[in-house]
Amino acid sequence: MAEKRPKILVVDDIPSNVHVLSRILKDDYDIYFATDGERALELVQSRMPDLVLLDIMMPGMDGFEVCTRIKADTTTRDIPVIFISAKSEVEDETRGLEVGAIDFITKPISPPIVKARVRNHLLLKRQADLLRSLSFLDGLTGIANRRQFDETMQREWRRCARMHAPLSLIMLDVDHFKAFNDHYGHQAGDECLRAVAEVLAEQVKRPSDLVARYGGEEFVCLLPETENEGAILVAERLRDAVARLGIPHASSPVAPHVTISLGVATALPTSDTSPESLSQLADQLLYQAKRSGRNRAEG
Ligand code: GH3
Ligand code: MG
Ligand code: MG
Ligand code: MG
Repeated sequence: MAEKRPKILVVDDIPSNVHVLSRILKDDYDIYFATDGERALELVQSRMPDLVLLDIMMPGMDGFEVCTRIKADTTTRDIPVIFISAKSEVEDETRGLEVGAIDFITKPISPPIVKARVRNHLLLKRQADLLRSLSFLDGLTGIANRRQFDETMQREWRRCARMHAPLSLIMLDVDHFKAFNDHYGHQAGDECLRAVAEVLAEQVKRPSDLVARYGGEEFVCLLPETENEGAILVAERLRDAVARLGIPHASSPVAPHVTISLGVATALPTSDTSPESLSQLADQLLYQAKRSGRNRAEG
């Protein structure tokens, strides 16, 4: 797959400076530009550049303020900012680094040095992005992990509270999975978990939905803006899809193939409550599904 070209935002109130930087970088990167701080912040939000080259002295909002704002916003704070400025006093450079810039280049610029520093910082940014995305994925199945689930749950709880929308949670667990491991071996157990994760992810399609491995042979499915009836339908679909995988499970007293049990809970989030009660309820309902025979959803 071809790598996407990195996006660079060039900010300078003097158009000829913008022009010079664009000329140096445009062969390797997609360039956006702004000639004032307000426009720069708009473009940071709308384009999510991979790096910002930022002038300090500009009429209106200066570069220090622009950088401070980029770093104060959790959605943009990881974008590296490099100051490019005619200001070359120790205090200016120190302040630039203190407000969160990763580097400071003084004008007049040397094109090869600008190119090299930009390339290095983009490389570091890409590595940091990769590590961050890996830290949110489950190593065995490749779907979201518990950490991503916890973060998404907090965010969706607040979002649904603002929208006065319901939030549903399905907790599910593979039936008699210890017996499966004992019978077929741990490696086959791992394969089974991968297959279950894949089919769950296939079945849950709305962009705001999230399927995650909660731990061991337990998975969760978060369904924002979904009423309990809708979530139960999804749960039945998941139960059916896993059964239809037809993974043999000779030592299961439930069925000759792998099955899951599910608990389906729904809450109307509010700003002064937290999502723990929703998880607890889903867990209780899952336990109930287990007790009443497994291979079923309780809602
Ligand atoms: P129940 O129907 O009540 O859920 O019974 P169970 O046997 O599935 O439940 P139990 O909690 O007793 O056993 C869960 C098993 O899941 C035990 C553990 O070895 C296995 N397991 C957890 N994580 C993994 C994994 O990553 N790979 C494999 N192969 N097995 C795992
Ligand atoms: Mg200027
Ligand atoms: Mg189990
Ligand atoms: Mg379990």
